[in-house]
Amino acid sequence: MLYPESNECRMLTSLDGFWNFKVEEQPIDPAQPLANSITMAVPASFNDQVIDQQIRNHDGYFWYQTTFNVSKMQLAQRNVLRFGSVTHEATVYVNGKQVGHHQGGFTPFEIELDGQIHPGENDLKVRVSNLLSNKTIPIGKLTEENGNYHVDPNFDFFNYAGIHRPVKLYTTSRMAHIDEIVVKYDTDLKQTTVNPEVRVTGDFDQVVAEILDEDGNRIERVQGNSLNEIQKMVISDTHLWQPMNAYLYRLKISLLAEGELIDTYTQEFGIRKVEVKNAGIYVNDQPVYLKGFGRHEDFPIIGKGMNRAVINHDHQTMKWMHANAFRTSHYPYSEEEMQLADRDGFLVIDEVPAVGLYAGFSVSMMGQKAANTWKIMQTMDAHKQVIQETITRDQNHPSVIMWSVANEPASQQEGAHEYFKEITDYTRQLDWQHLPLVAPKIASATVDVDLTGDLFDVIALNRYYGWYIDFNDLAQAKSDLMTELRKWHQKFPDKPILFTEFGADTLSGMHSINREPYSEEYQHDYYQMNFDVFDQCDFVCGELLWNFADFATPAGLIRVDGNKKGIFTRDRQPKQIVYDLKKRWGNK
Ligand code: GCB
Repeated sequence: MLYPESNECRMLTSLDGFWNFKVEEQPIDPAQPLANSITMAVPASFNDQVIDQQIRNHDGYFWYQTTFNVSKMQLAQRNVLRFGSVTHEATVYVNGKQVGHHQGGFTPFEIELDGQIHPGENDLKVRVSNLLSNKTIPIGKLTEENGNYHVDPNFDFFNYAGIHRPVKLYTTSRMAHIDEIVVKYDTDLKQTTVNPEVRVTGDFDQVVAEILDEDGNRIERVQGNSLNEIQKMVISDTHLWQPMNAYLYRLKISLLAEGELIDTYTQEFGIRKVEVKNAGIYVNDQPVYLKGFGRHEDFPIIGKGMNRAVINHDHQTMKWMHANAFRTSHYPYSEEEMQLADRDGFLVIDEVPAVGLYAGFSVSMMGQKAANTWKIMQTMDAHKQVIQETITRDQNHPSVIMWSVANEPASQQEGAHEYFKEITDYTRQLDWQHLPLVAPKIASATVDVDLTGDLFDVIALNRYYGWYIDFNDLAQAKSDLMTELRKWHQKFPDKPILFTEFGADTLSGMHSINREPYSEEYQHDYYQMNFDVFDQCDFVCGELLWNFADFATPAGLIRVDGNKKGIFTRDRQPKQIVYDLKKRWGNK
């Protein structure tokens, strides 16, 4: 699915703005006006826009409503309604009739409106659900009593919901339109051959493909009568996309009929090679050390809503700290953010929303009972769907260097290998680039009990020695961390080890002369201890801290106003550790 653009053949209208909103308490007729609604900004989570605890914490269904105008001229074209994401499930009604449905809160979907709209004002309603269960991705515990739902998320972030990303209406020609462009290429890092895979609906008699460089100069052009003929486009002196030094080409596809242009689309792409070998990660034949963060889409008031200023500020901050990487924990981030990552040159581990694949999950996982996750979860179909949608959406982004197919699954429990064999086979078969696969491992999946290490290219570890384990005992933590690391390396000597999480809750402004946990001093000592260990192990290929910023969680005994493992506060003010990290990464 293409990111919508306006051009000589396509019109684009934004439907973002103030919509009407209502919690579903009784069945609602989509053909009737939405009575007693309140105002809700789109895109954003609904939860923190309202001063109403019941709405904020409601589990179940919600209605959004707006209107949009269409001109007679626009109706001569094919009209498509597109949502960047609706979390977690959307049923869409236009002028009272159901026109589409999508399950999954972090990927785009679109609906053709042919025959559904008329000139003038049209009514648009979306019935949204924030329900999660052991069949959905991500996973929650769902209970229902007399039509009242309750969801306990199987993860450590607030279950924000709503229309989180932009809503757009765009047009294409009715005769033929481009549905998808996958910029496949082969490169020896000097010469590159581009073999685009283009999907078109409808009839045309000529297709033209052009490659433009960053200055807009055309460097290659091929044309033919069918899509098979726009192959083997050669870039003889390739300007590579490099980490933190991006270079983006554009591929422009145009369809013609009887000499007239009927559709065109321009797709950005970058050329780079990613490999895992010799216990390292290589980009363009150079080893890279990942420095950066696990993050969240999370900001006061807007929750998980896409906001370009917040995205840009976070990217500027990461660059200022000499970070070069982040993981989209724990779901694919907005398309707008991925486009900026391409331009900024970040190395991105693109994670699907498969978080919570652990029966009996609790935040600290302390005292957790042995459960049989792989008998309880019925997520295979939903899991494959999010992988397919994430790869389809993100495969043209040069910033994406790895797919993360799950966060902290119960990979030590019987059945894990079978489950992930199916998931990794499926992912590898979809991904023409053969990017490395990871699934960050939970602390209880130690090297002695983990069952899935052989299935992944990189051993990704979420480790909290000195916090959830060996709390307030950094000497013991250091020794335990070193022991576990050495064992992983012994078991998989050719696989690099990547720290996808490590961190300690820290209250901004809390100081302790005795360097107690939760103080900025303890956060400093905690990170120093981890770095001492990593720096002794050349098979460690990166450090992604948990977390870039404090973030909202459900209320909990060890969650005072959310998760405080940020090195920035939720509103992006630095904790003391930021300056040490900036220095370390500047030198590394
Ligand atoms: C983890 C999870 C992450 C949590 C973090 C924590 O292992 O992957 O979602 O927020 O621990 O702070 O407990």
